[in-house]
Amino acid sequence: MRRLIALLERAAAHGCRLVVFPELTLTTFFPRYFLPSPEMAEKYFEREMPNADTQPLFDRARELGVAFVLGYAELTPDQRRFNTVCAVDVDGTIVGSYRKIHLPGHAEDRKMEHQHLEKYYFEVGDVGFPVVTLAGLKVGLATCNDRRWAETYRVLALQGADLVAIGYNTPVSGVPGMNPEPHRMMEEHLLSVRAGAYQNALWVLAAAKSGVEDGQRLIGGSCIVTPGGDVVSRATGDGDELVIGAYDPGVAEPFRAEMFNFSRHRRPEHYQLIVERTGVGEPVVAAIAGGHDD
Ligand code: CDV
Repeated sequence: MRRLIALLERAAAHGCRLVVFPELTLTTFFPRYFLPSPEMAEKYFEREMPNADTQPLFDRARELGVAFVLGYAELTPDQRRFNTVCAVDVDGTIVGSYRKIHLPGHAEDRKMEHQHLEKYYFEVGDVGFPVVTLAGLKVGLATCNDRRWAETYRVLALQGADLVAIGYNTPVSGVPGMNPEPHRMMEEHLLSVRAGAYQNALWVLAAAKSGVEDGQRLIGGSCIVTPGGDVVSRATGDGDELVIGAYDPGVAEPFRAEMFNFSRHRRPEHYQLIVERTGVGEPVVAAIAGGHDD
């Protein structure tokens, strides 16, 4: 909490009005460990938000007039577990929450030192992708692996999001299907957030845990991406760091007016497969009438 408040104060001193903290900010990234029952992980979960531990952060943010987005593990009163983000406005009130939808990794113990057990510890989120107003800006909420999925950004953009706040933990080891070469991991992260920003004409604020946490290295790479897909600010190291950008609504305007003018160019009648299919299926055969003599 001391580290978060120190970062918040530095942000306020730089004139920031919105701060994004990483996914599962309050604990270690515990899905790297297999515990024989998910209940044994309950020490990592928050039963309410704010609570006695986090109240000082809420109080300080209110005093400073800074809105923030905070990731944590949520245990609901009916014992459901989610990888959650809460959005707190400048007056210290929670204006919305998001429960992570794209849970990567696996549910079974693969008996490796570092695993990726989000499917074991969490349920798939049940509140969709929300857009909330923070410090007067329309902010879409998403978490970590969501940033690699085009659907995340589009669903948020269609609700008028100007920015998307994404906290994340991307470990260098133990993730099935990821190339463990650090350069590639960083490329894939930047490719994802830049593409999401550009194709939806919105800003992306991506905040990472970094350095070595409990023996596992995380890629870091926090950054701010413009609606043009440009990375305008990026973490330079592995320690606690403030990555600052100046929000300018004008940057999105030319993209929204022409190339990504959704209401003019989108053709949802041809996008059914996106919501009907999860995995790959047979090609859909379209018949074009006329045009052939034989
Ligand atoms: N916490 C995450 O969701 N991490 C994922 C995994 C796959 C590394 C990520 O996309 O960064």
